[in-house]
Amino acid sequence: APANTVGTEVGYKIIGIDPGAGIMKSTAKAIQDYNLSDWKLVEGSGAAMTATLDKAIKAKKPIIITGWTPHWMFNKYDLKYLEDPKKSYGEAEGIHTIARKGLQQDAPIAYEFLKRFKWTSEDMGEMMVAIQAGTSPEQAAKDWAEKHADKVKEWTQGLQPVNGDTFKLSYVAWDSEIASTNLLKYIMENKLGYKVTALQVEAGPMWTGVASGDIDASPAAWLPLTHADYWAKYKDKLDDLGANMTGVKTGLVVPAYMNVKSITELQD
Ligand code: PBE
Repeated sequence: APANTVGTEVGYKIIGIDPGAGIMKSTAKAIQDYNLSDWKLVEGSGAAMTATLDKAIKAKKPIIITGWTPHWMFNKYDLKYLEDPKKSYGEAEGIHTIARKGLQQDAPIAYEFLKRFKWTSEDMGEMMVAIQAGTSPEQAAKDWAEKHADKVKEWTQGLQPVNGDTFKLSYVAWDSEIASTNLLKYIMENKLGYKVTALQVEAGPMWTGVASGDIDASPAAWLPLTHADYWAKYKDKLDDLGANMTGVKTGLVVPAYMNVKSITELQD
């Protein structure tokens, strides 16, 4: 097959993240859907991916990454999603809060709060940008909660604080989920009287933990497509509290200076 221009520029490599991430499965699917058999999806982590992106942009070099919104990288760099006419990355996607079975009975205050918790990409973006600029996630959560006291009040209004009950959240070290989890922890500890542990785990254990009841809840379930495999496997063993954010997105992302618009152009 004739060499593909973009493929040659980036060595036929797509810079991915942790293998358990849904976006890695969507990208494997895109590679099939678009016949990109010459391409390789490189495993790593969210942090390694953004470090590689930063290096490429500083050198004005071409790069293709697995990206998602909300993410601070769209504030920091001029980036674009490649068009995905075959919808390998799905369409309307949301971030759901999931809870273990029985949580409503065992921790009704936490349950009600988590059910009410809904915010926007702009909200999360503020926290992510602060964290990326060097503010600790704990401090960024406190700052956000103070600045948006009206929203916090809406989520906690009428809920009688508990007296130091323990609560376990789990999350994966994706920048978006570092933000949401730290915000929940801050509010639950400072407004609702819980003692919260936020366990950082891989994507698989995040889902199995909630399904097995070891973890009380997680705000990091991307549905319906990104975590479709996990959802299919565990949906009967957990409680879906609904979307805490809508209008989120995943896909292949490149610097705006690259001369490519669609995933279809990556084909030989
Ligand atoms: N992400 C961010 C995750 C969900 C949150 C899109 C990288 C994924 O599973 O792909």
